[in-house]
Amino acid sequence: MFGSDLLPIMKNAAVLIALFLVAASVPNVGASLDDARGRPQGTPLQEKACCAATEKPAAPKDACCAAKSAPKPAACCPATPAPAPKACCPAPAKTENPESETENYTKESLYQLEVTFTDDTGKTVALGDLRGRPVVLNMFFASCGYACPLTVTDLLAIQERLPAAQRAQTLFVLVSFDIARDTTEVLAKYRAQRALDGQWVLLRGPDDSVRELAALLGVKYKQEADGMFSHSNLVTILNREGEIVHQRQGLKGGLEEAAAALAAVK
Ligand SMILES: [Cu+2]
Repeated sequence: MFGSDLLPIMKNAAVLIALFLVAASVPNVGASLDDARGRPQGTPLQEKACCAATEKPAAPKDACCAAKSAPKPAACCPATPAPAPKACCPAPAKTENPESETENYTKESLYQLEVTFTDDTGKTVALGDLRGRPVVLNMFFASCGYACPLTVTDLLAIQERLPAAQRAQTLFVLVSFDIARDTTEVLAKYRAQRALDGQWVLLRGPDDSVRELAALLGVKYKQEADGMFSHSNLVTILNREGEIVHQRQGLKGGLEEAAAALAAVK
């Protein structure tokens, strides 16, 4: 706990020192940026107020916040959201935010894709919301008469053979590419028909979200004249970071391998 509390402080301190060095070497940068933004004269007062609170108003203006606020960055300039003084504490506001740390996805993470879907209860689900769990991901459409039902049956079999602890962690995610017919209600009905428990997430897109995800997974689909879809049969297993660790292709076999790949997700 203490270790993780100290880390952001140390990072902030490093950022502040870096900012201080930049400000010291290019003293006019702040002023010219202000001019470019047409900041009214006089707003630098905020800067003074910030520095005054940390005593010694005589300190050089660019150096002031960097030097004073390192141990306690939040205390300096907390309430200057609009035209904050340039050289004085602009960056720490960003690095202080723990959210920005958690959204540092790995280079291979699918969760970098900023797309959102709607689940079968109408709730918005961003792809990144799946982070932290092993995920079995399959694209499908609810009225499919052959391949998709078989795949769901296979996924249920995989779910059943997982040890209890892992079963409680793993999410089974079905994303429909039938954006016209697979409404929230249709997905909810599908859940009931197939007796899919709370570990299952049923999603429908906006069209671009579905297409982008399919492209990333390597899933191809195409609506035929009769309204049905021809599509790849590709089950993807993601680790907790959203990286692809396994793909099962086709409709036959591969259950053991998929289950083993899931088991290997720590
Ligand atoms: Cu299908």
